[in-house]
Amino acid sequence: MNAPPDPQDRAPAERQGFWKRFSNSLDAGRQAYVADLKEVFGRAALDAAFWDDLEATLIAADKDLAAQMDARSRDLNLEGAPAVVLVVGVNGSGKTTTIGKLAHLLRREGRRPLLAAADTYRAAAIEQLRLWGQRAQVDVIAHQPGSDPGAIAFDAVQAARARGANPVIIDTAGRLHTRTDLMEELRKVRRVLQRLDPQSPQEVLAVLDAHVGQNSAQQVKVFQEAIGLTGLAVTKMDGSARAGVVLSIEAELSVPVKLVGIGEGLDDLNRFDPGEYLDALLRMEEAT
Ligand SMILES: Nc1nc2c(ncn2[C@@H]2O[C@H](COP(=O)(O)OP(=O)(O)OP(=O)(O)O)[C@@H](O)[C@H]2O)c(=O)[nH]1
Ligand SMILES: [Mg+2]
Repeated sequence: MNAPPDPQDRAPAERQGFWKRFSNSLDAGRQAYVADLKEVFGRAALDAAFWDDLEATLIAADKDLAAQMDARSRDLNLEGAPAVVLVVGVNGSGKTTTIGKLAHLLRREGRRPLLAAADTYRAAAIEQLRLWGQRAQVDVIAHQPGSDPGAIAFDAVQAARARGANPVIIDTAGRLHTRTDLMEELRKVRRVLQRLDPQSPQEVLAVLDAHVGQNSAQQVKVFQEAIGLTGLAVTKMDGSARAGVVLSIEAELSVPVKLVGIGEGLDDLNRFDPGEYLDALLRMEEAT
């Protein structure tokens, strides 16, 4: 593997770029929302003073909110030899894409992730992960379609030990939270990992699609009960009028949002930053 670029040089500018893009991607949804408000209140009420008052009120409320959100630990626990990040969620929520982007993000920080293709239901799923492995320049451990996800998890951890890779990021098949048999399969994967290292998996991330809104709280609860979650990755925040979903999920559940995705490109994932996020949500100027 090539040496990753020095993260010290590039991270701040890129981080800023990410949240700027996040803010821009909200504009479409925000403009529709503002148009609705205009209809409700009538144009006359929407002068500059109205917006200033509204913004001040929101920001005042936001200070409490930010304090609450800041109190949560959002660091990924990547301490292990190797640490394991198990990625779960319902069908199509964005697991595989998030894993590809996360591998890229971690490489930029100087780590050497290894991907495990434990979604063995479809050959296409394995191919999709391989493609992300190429893009992010990380290795992918895969078996034949139909093989046992636990065996792949096992092999990936052994391979990571042999190669000095860390973390192992495990892709799993999408499963409806109502399918108890498939939840049992996840528990099996976890048992295999724990036999190799009682601390493993260090992270169990549920991937949620921002468009799903409130129903995602139900999904999280079921995954939480079945296997235990350490964090959430909220995807497809780009162009979603429901970017505020993070607020309600966090208010309702005890699982912190650790990652957010705003697109299908390599750089379209970042660690969740409540301050930047609230700023972007509250930035009203462009919409008015
Ligand atoms: N716009 C946008 N699209 C995304 C994002 N994340 C994922 N997608 C798209 O959502 C679709 C599903 O993504 P996958 O990563 O395949 O989802 P998955 O959870 O692995 O799906 P299954 O393995 O079938 O359960 C793909 O078309 C992705 O490109 C995002 O942050 N923004
Ligand atoms: Mg997938």
